[in-house]
Amino acid sequence: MSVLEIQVLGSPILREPTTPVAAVTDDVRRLLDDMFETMYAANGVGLAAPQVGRRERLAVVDVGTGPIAVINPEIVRAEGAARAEEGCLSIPEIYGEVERASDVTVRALSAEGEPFTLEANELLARCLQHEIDHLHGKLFVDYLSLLKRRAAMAKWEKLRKDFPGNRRVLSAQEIAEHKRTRDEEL
Ligand code: K1U
Ligand code: ZN
Repeated sequence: MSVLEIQVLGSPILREPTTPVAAVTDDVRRLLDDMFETMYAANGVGLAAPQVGRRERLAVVDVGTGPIAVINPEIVRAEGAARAEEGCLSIPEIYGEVERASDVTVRALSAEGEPFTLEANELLARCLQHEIDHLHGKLFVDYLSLLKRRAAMAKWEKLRKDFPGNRRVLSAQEIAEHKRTRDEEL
């Protein structure tokens, strides 16, 4: 398994739609494994394929209840509303409050290629909506008010020089630090 580079805001792939996965092959499973490794290394709770420069419609999440891979995910029910702060591994150090459905049902294929349905609320519901947005080229900053979005973009303009080529390469130190934190939590 490998920790992959993360594409950051400015990388065109983050704004492009993904392509449905036609067959869940060993290559797809290898990509999912690498994405889990990258998500844990970056201390995230989710990661979508475009964030690692890939066009497959798939994502991984783990909000502390165990790893979940979703292939060709679709939201088939969205109810209620909840507002909470979000960040994004592709826009480091930028945060903002986003209103989303509080409860969702997601249909997807598993890493074994089996269809399954997931009922989610709280952080899992938010995370799934955030990841599925990524698969459609949408980012959490798109939901911010004009004023808040302008402020976030002004901050990002100062930060983006730390990510040449719009790529975030996790350092060995970051990876080790996040692994230590995760091991302590388990
Ligand atoms: O896709 C991503 O950029 C990952 C992102 C997903 C996310 C889910 C829900 C709310 C916000 C963002 C993150 O993992 S952000 C970092 C994070 O670890 C975190 C966010 C919210 C609550 C707890 C942790
Ligand atoms: Zn994100």
